[in-house]
Amino acid sequence: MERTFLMIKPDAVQRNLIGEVVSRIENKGLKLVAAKLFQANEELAKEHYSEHVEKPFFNGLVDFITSGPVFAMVVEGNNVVEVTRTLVGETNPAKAAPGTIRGDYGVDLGRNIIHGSDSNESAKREIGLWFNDAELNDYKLNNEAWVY
Ligand code: RTP
Ligand code: MG
Repeated sequence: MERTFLMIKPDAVQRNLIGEVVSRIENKGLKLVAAKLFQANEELAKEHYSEHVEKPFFNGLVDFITSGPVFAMVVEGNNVVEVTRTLVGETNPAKAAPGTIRGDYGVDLGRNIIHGSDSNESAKREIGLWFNDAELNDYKLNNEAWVY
């Protein structure tokens, strides 16, 4: 089963939106494999966004991501990278469709609520950066006794 890395960014943590965002992921039918409230240091933030190192917004992005705790998650499901990118919406919240996380909760490009891996390759790399193997929970959802 495919996995992806999602991270609720410091803006949404400060706004007490963790529950709202996690609810959307759960309601979609995806499975949480790992989650933690976590303060990233500069080294981790730079490595996470290393593909953007040459961009003019890189330093500001690293400052923002390290400005407070993030809520990091690993989520599992069929085609989960594409499904979660659709759920998250376009990079710029001003253009993101209503109904998407960024479209419903964000306004500014620099503060766009959540990160989601953009490919299976990125997902593997990012899961390895943010979590160790012991934090990844292999379990079966066995909810037939509670859901009808
Ligand atoms: P993310 O990696 O955070 O999930 O966002 P994304 O794939 O939708 O967008 P990406 O191109 O990877 O950009 C990473 C983050 O950099 C900030 N950004 N600022 N000032 C700018 O022009 C600019 N462009 C991008 C955004 O916060 C974006 O999420
Ligand atoms: Mg990206």
